[in-house]
Amino acid sequence: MATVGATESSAVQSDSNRTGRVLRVGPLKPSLMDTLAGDYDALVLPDVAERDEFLARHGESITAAVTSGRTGVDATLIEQLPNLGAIVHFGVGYDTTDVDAASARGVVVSNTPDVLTDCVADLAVGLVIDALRQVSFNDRYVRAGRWVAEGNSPLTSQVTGKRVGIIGLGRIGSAIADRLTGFRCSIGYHNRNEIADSPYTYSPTAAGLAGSVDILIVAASGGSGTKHLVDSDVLDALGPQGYLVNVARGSVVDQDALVERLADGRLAGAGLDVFADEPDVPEKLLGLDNAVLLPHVGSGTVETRAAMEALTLQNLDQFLADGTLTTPVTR
Ligand code: 8YV
Repeated sequence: MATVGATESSAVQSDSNRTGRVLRVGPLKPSLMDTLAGDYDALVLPDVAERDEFLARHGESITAAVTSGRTGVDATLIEQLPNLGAIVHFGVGYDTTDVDAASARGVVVSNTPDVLTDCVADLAVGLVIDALRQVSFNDRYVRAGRWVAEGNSPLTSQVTGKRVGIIGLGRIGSAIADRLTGFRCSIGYHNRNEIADSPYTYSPTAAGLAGSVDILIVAASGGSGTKHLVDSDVLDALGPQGYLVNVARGSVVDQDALVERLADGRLAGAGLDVFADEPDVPEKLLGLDNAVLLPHVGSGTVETRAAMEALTLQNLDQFLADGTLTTPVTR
């Protein structure tokens, strides 16, 4: 099969790129894995030890890869699949895929935006409420018999009316802002560029935003451009009365700096759905009552995961039918 040359990311692929095999890269939702195996006869990328033999045998036949932000398709794998035409992601984040390497080869890339926005935003608000009102801590307090033994638990911090800063005012960041406006919170944001006509206050730097709010919420995409955007300076600007919530990617926050500050009181608390090295969470963080820790479940509802699955398959089907994607990633 011929390799297509570099094209726009949503451009139509040549027929030869659509007639080959589908490859699953990494674990996915079980029903999606079943569908890929049953309806598409998809191959599954093996562990590194068996990969060379597998790729020597099947590499040339593979024209579409289906993956998620958890695994992705790196530049090496793209190079090893000479007839790859599309990388289809289950999930909105695609920071583990080398989109530049894909674009250079004319490989189109899709994700599943919009369908998970509400659920991730709902969970961000849940983490804000939990971190400030100590819902999880108080649940543990009751179960451990501490209410009986020690009396009332310590007072917490009110959510309504707080100053909120959002790092990454995209689809999810905007949905979080909408919700917290209902709590009469003032909203500021930091993006690479100011958004024309936004009703919210723009800060050109993350530290500037952190210094002007009570709650800093991370909703920015992961990847090299945002790595440790929330560093020790930003966390110090947020300060001992400040709370950090992260529903985006662990890589955006300097996790070591965060844990130190939560442990010694330089930050009031945190609500975290994502971590630097999932599923590992630092031992020290596990022992902190001022941190709410979730196992990356922002989009994890029956409804949203079904919608993500349907959109993933729609992208795959569309690519296989005409070489285009329903929701291509644009840069
Ligand atoms: C995961 C997410 O992708 O969409 C994203 O970027 O982080 C989540 O929805 C999902 O868990 C699939 O791995």
